[in-house]
Amino acid sequence: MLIFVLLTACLAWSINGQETDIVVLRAIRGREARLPCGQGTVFLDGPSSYVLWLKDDRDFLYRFPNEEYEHSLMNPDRIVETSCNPGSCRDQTALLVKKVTNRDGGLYRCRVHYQTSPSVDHLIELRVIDSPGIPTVYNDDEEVKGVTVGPLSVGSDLTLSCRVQSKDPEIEVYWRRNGVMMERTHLTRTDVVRADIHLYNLTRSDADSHYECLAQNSDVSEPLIKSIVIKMYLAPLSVQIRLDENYGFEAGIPRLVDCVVIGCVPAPSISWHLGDTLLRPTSHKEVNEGNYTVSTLTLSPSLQESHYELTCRAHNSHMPSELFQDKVVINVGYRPTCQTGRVERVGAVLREAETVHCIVDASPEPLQFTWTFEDSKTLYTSGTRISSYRNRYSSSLTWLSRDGDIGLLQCRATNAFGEQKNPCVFNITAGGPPESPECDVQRTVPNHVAVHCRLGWDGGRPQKLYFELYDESGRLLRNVSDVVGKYHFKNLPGHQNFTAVYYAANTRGRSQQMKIGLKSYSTAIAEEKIELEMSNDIVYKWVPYIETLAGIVTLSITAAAITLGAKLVCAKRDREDSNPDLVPRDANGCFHREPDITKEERCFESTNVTVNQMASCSNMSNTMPFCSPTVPTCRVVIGCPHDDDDCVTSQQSYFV
Ligand SMILES: *[C@@H]1O[C@H](CO)[C@@H](O)[C@H](O)[C@H]1NC(C)=O
Ligand SMILES: *[C@@H]1O[C@H](CO)[C@@H](O)[C@H](O)[C@H]1NC(C)=O
Ligand SMILES: *[C@@H]1O[C@H](CO)[C@@H](O)[C@H](O)[C@H]1NC(C)=O
Ligand SMILES: *[C@@H]1O[C@H](CO)[C@@H](O)[C@H](O)[C@H]1NC(C)=O
Ligand SMILES: *[C@@H]1O[C@H](CO)[C@@H](O)[C@H](O)[C@H]1NC(C)=O
Ligand SMILES: *[C@@H]1O[C@H](CO)[C@@H](O)[C@H](O)[C@H]1NC(C)=O
Ligand SMILES: CC(=O)N[C@H]1CO[C@H](CO)[C@@H](O)[C@@H]1O
Repeated sequence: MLIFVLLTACLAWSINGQETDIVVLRAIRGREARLPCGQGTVFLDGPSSYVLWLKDDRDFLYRFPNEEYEHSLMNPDRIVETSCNPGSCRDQTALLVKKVTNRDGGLYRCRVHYQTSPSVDHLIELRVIDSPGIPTVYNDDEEVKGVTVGPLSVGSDLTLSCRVQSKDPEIEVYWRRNGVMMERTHLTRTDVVRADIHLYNLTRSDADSHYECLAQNSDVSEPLIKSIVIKMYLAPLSVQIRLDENYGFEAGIPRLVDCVVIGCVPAPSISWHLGDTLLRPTSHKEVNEGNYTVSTLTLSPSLQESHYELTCRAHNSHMPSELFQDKVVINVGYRPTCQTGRVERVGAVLREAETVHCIVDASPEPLQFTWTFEDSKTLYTSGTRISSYRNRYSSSLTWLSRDGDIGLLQCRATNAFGEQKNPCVFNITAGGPPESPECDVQRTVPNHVAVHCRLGWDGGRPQKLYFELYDESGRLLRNVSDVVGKYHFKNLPGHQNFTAVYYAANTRGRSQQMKIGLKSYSTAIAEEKIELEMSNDIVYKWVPYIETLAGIVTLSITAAAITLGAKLVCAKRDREDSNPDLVPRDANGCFHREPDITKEERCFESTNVTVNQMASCSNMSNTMPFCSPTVPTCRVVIGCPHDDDDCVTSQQSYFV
């Protein structure tokens, strides 16, 4: 208290002792005012220098530095104006009047106590004036009530007029664009002050630009501001389908595709097309007030849709006639799959060349085939397309069997969509002659014999069934062989007992020979009768049932004979030159010539560099006059004598 009294006394003395120019400043009633000390250029020259503010040389108002300021210096965390920009930082020596009232008018004294030089006074006379009121903005004589103008189209013109009703001659009305002063037009007519801006040929850059009209009639109060933002209708800057440069779609596997439309106002509606088909997007997202619009599609195209155009279209409701779109061409495919799901058994014989064909379905074509042996040895081959199929490829591997080459051989193809998941598996087992066939031989009619054989494993080479029929005297009645094993012999002597002999054979040998005795029809009936009589003796009362059974048997035989007769007629129509006794049957009951596959369709090349190539060549020239047109994958040993060039393909294999 004592210090304050001393201070005031001291001040009173110094006021009396100096004369200073008085600066007149205006402040708007009801608003904040900031009184600068000496135009804000005060520099305190030491820790004990300070600034004092007094009103009407009576009231002590403010001192800088003060406790609050020093406190904030010691606790830098609590400094309020830390983020102020240089230049707009508040001058701490200024006097702040929060809300100016009429009583705030008067004389203000700012005294600067320097440490090393005499103190200096700055005098301000504050005049309280009326507010000009918030300016009104007109767009072609229509008042802009909100904060936006528009939306406007690109190329249009705009005139904005800012008006303030005031008689104050000091009033200034001006425009700022994005914070930069642009127009300070005064058009004072009676009691209206106005400033107009003319914007011609609006462009995209005018969208969302921020305009402010300011009305100012004071020196130490902030101007009154009306802000508006220009809104525009905008065509998209870009429409883009986002696929990360990967246009490959795995058939049947869904994949998310985004279409991003940038800078379209209003936010567009987005449609998708694949070829001519309209697709339904799975989600639609708008980000940043329509600046970014993202439409997401879950696409799961089919193989037929490969090379179709995927189109993303953005529709701006204000530009219905304009087309904004992005197009990409998609590739649809799938990774290779084995053509057969089962394990293929291969019969290998020591020192014989063996070939396996790995046949896969894939789109696009496989880049390579990887072969893995039981012992993890890996080999790579290329493939060729099987000409009669669209997406079928084959690669073959040939080797010379050695001891221990028994076990599983796996083949996997790889294409642009990846490696085959389930390999084609070859079970390499010891080969040899075929397994014994099982034949069902029946004499249904006295002079007919029906043969139905099931062939066993072929031992690694194509097999044929051989069937011979002898009579009681050992005379050869029929001698047939083919790959199917289904025969029907007619016109045989019905009263004779026969013997059937059959076996299967391939180039490696023949299976065990099987022999069946076929009793003559009469013998069979006689034997049946004896049996019946024997059972009659034992169980007399069963006779009526057995007689009924015999009747049924006879009926069945008759029915069978009629059926066979019909089939014979059919067979004769189809095949004139065939042996009338030989009628192999197939599913539709008519004769169909089975493909002749007795020739080995194999080409040999060894994958073991130590192989005797001449040996495989000689085998090849024996067995290679013909190559199946459906599997043109034979690999040819370079330099081998060879007269059929169709099989010379570019296929190669490599050791790894
Ligand atoms: C409007 O501006 C665009 C580019 O900014 C220009 O190409 C066009 O000629 C202008 N139109 C007029 C009428 O000035
Ligand atoms: C909209 O996106 C464009 C392009 O990325 C950008 O230049 C512009 O500033 C964005 N506008 C808004 C309002 O975010
Ligand atoms: C391979 O064939 C042999 C002989 O038929 C058989 O015992 C074996 O189980 C087969 N292996 C596989 C994996 O199929
Ligand atoms: C049956 O015909 C085959 C030729 O098809 C012949 O090799 C075989 O010796 C013949 N069998 C008899 C017993 O004549
Ligand atoms: C057929 O063989 C049986 C013995 O199994 C014999 O009793 C019968 O006389 C033979 N039939 C003919 C026609 O030789
Ligand atoms: C090829 O086979 C021979 C013996 O059959 C063997 O000694 C040699 O290591 C094999 N070469 C390769 C590369 O496997
Ligand atoms: C090298 C080779 O594969 N040789 C075979 C040629 O064919 C005969 C039978 O036709 C085999 O016995 C050889 O081992």
